[in-house]
Amino acid sequence: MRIGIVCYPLYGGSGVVATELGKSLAQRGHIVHFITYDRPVRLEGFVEGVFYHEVIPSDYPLFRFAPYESALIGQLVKVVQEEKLEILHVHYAIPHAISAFVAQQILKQQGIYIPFITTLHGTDITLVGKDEGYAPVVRFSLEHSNGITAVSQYLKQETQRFFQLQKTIEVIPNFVNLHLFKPLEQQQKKRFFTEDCEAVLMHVSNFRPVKRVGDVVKVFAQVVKEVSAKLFLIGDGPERPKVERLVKTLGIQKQVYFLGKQQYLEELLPHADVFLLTSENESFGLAALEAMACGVPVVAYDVGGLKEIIINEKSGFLVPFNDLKTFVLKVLLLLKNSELKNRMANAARAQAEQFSHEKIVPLYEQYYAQVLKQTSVSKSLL
Ligand code: GMT
Repeated sequence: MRIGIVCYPLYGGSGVVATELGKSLAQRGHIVHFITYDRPVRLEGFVEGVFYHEVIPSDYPLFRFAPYESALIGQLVKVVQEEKLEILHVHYAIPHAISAFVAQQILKQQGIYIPFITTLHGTDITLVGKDEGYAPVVRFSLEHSNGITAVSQYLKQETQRFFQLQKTIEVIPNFVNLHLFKPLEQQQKKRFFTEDCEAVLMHVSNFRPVKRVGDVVKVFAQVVKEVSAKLFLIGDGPERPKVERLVKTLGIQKQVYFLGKQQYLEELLPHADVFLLTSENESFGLAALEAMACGVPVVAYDVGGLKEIIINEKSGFLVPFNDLKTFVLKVLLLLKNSELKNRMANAARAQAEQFSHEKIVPLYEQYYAQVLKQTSVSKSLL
């Protein structure tokens, strides 16, 4: 198939999933064209079968905001025509779904019919999608998508609850490359900046308010009173200055490292003893899945779709939202009991194996084929 993928080219989960999907599809013989405003971060080097088209909104003194959607639509029309794309797959509804819809209408005028699939990732429904300024556009663009997928059952239900769509939503969970994200033997584990005996705790996020990174720091401040440990905070975003201030206020600067944005998480995650996730909502939790693939047990709040990947008490711990005391207890339980930690580490890896790219990417291929078939049936009825 000749597939166009639209996504945010950033470190965030939706961009990572879209990029890894595009690379896997290309490895399976498809031709994939990424259309976005920057080269996706996980698209490093030359990948056979993968092409990248930059969207450059031209500036003009009249514009307070350069019109990205218009530039994206123009580029979609051009790439579909020139590269003879058969299907578009847009990741994160806003503003990609409405842009694909308009491109579809423009191309229809020229006798080209291009179906598009929208994959919902999380805040495009649970947060921004519910904004009353965006909601009518999201609803319309989903109603007009040729196919919709959501990354978890939770997100599917949440979308149906809020938008009451007349359409079915297919759940295709996120996936991980188990050959890249894999556990290390204990003796291979590096104790970055730490003494041998110190435990390593990690958190990865885009430091947005929904991630509540302050809670990670508060949990760590309690943990470190009982166990010698270091905390590695990976990623960057708007909350970072606040989190840095909190670390200073709690007097734990010497035990907390801010590593900033990191491209190769598979080089860091296997060195962790426990991964902490304190999001107030998480439609899937790709970072948690990547940690689990590396054999790292996750302690997280029991929110959103996390229970679809973490089996409480088996492959990690799910703690009631906002219950910092229980959160601390669960982390300490793991750090003080190596037999339990190892058992959970193995269970975490086994659970992650359910989400391998070998298992999940074909589900997208099948869905593309289904949508193409339905579209050709409805085209022939016209
Ligand atoms: O919705 C977001 O916050 C953005 C998005 C991203 O680009 O990072 O994250 C969402 O999509 C990921 C990939 O599908 C999921 O693993 C994350 O759980 C989800 N984030 C939230 O629901 C907060």
